[in-house]
Amino acid sequence: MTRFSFSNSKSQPNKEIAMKIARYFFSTFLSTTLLMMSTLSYAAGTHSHSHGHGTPTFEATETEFGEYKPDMKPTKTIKVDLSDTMRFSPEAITVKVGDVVEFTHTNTGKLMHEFVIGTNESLAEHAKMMQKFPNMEHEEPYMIHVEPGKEGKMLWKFTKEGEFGFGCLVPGHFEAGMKGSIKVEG
Ligand SMILES: [Cu+2]
Repeated sequence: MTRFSFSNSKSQPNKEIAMKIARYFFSTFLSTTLLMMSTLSYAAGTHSHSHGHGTPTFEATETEFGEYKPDMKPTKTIKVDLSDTMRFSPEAITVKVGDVVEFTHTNTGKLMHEFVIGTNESLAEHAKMMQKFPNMEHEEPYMIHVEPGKEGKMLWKFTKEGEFGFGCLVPGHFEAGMKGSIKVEG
């Protein structure tokens, strides 16, 4: 009986230490994994480089909401303002199938904002991912980060008729209402 209570009281702190070690390794493992994930996704992203006039070029990309080709030329220009009120202006955009749109963005706020085109599903999913992994970075032709007070430019061709969207995926912004709609008419 005495022996039992003795060994029991002794094993308690050991258990605690073991738990601490396990927790330490788990958190180290987790942060290493996250770091690797963000590095990987960054490395796997399209390599962008500026071409003098400031519009970055990417490798050809095809999605369910349109496409990008490095040699395509704009047929239409749309100006979008991004602000700290968590709103885009305009909030609704209408284009035609085949339009190659040059978006020019102005971030009028003091926070970083993004303009990301997608399907409503892909945007909502992506926003959720950004909440979980806020440091995840990637570069795609259908997304742009616009620093406070700065401007951005992006080329995107709408190839499919339907209702699509755009949003800011800085963690929390999409959820706060920083999103808009793109109607692509046939
Ligand atoms: Cu934003």
